[in-house]
Order: sequence, then structure tokens, then C-alpha cells
Amino acid sequence: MAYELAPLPYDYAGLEPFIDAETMKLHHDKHHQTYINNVNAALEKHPQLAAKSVDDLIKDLNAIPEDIRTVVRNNGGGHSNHSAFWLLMGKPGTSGIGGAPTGDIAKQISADFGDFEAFKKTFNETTAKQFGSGWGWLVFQGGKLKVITTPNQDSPLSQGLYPILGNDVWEHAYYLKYQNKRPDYLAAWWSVVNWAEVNKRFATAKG
Ligand code: MN3
Repeated sequence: MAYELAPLPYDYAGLEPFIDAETMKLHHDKHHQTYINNVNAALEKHPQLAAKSVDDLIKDLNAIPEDIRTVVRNNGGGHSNHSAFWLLMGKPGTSGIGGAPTGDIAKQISADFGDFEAFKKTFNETTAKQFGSGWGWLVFQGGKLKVITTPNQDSPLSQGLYPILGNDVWEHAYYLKYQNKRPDYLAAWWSVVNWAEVNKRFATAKG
């Protein structure tokens, strides 16, 4: 079955004032939809793959036929990354959104980074340096949290890592409001992080 775009779990304006409604509308309705359209078109050539979830598809890119591998990597990756990204954010000022982390992830952040401020600094500085388009991620590897970046729409899943938290630093994610000031976007973004969803993904990452 072809992949479909799920509606956002909040209004386009739901992340204001940190992420503006116009950016959310374009990002979700146009950019994410385009990734879905492209991966669906590629899978029409290999319908035996269509039953897989998009995450399963990009976990083993070597198993993807060569004629569609790059399209799946970029657009299947784009679909997977954005599907997680929308759920990792929520309406600022509501319970569990923004502010300090909660639950198991809070304890693990303290253990591995010292405190939340030090973790944010590491995440923001690492992600700010990603050259060109890409993502900043929090993953769990060898019993420790680690901040990594990937270029383009590459997913940590393709490296055998499960993304716990991720921020999109393609310019389409922030340019209308923040222009070239990626660090300002990164700093503001913590106000919309959904810690319940981060904890859910952390539990999955621990297996
Ligand atoms: Mn994006």
C-alpha cells in the first residue's frame, strides 16, 4: 500500500511563536508530501517492497534494488524523518512540552552530559555545524546517549541507530522566520520539544 501523509497532531500555528504557521504548512503539506510521492513512485517499480514500513525500508538500504536505492534513501528517509519530527514537537506552554526533560530520558541526559544545559549546548553546537542540509539527532549507542548529525535526509536507522530526538536543519525548516540564523532556530526549538514522545522513543532505542 502506498504511503500516506498523516495530518499534523496540532494546527499549523500550534508551534507559534517558535515555528511559524506558514513554515509548518509548507514543510508538512509540500515538502513532506513530495518525499512521500517520490518514494511511492519508486516503489511502483518494485511492488514486493510496498508492504514494508518506511523505517524497515531504510534500515537496510543494501537490500533495496539499485535502480531505486538513492530515491529511497533520500525520499524514504525524508518520509521517516519528518513522520518522527512532527510527533517530537507540541504546543508550547502545554504539559510536557518544552522546559526540562522528564522521565527516564532526563536521568540519562544527566548521566551522560552532566545536565540539560550541557546537553542542549552539545546538541545545538553539533547541529549548527552540519554543513548544508541535514539533521541533528540524539541516539543511544553502547549504553550512552550520543549527538550525531546526518546530511540530506539520511536516517540514523540506516546506520543501525534508532533516533530518539531529531531536529531538521534544512533551511526549509526555519528560513522564513530565522533566515540564516540557524543557531537562533536551534535555541528556540527546545520550547516545542515533546518529552513524552522522546521518552517513548528512548524506550524503543533501549529495546
Ligand atoms: Mn524538512
